[in-house]
Amino acid sequence: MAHAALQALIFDVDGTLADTESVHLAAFNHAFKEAGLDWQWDLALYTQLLDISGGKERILHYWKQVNPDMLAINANALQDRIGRIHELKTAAYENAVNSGAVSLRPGVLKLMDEALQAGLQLAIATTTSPVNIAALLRHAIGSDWRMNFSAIGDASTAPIKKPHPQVYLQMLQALQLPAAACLAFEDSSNGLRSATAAGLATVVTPNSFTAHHDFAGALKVVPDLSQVNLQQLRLWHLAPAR
Ligand code: XBP
Ligand code: MG
Repeated sequence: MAHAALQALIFDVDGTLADTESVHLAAFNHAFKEAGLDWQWDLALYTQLLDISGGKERILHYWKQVNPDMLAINANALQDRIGRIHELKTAAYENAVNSGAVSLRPGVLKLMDEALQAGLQLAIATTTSPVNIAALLRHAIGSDWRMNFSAIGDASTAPIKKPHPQVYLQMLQALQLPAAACLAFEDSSNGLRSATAAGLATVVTPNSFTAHHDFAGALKVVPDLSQVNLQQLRLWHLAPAR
């Protein structure tokens, strides 16, 4: 069977396009203070909590851990409360990104430009909120950042979070391409499992929050994308080492 040519690159956001999680952590702690909660997540705890994809899901998970009685709270009231805390967190995160707290990881912009020049499509498949993506890429690329992406999947389009493949399946549909014609880029085991479950060969670039994750089944695991160009990707894509 002829091997599909590489036609699109699908990028995760947090931890892949940029090292954002320490800024997310600061934003969570800021929101807890604003919300009158005496919670303070430290690096070690947050690294564990990242096993739960999605900020709201992560707050709920933690709340259940520290206060099992909270389960008696009316479900709607609880969701409203968590939604409010997450709004405060998202506002704090957006402010931090707008003031330059985050830059793209090495090699990301160069590889995206090279791919676009070569006529490949780019897409985004993330768990995070649309405003967070816009803040990051507007700051890193400019106000016309959205023009670079044929499709964007995020918390507003894919409520079933990674490791479920929903967001990647949405992107394959939007791109009108088979998984065999695409490569995914991820930083975490939840992300790798999500992309792999959608049939995507996946390049993993771990970071300080995910270095201990299991990346079995990845096409390649590299420190970052600074040494990766399109020719290299095409070679990896031709001969998946899975
Ligand atoms: C990683 C996540 C996100 C962020 C926080 O996203 O799990 O939840 O940690 O963002 P990605 P929100 O799939 O890009 O790696 O608070 O907006 O959920
Ligand atoms: Mg990620």
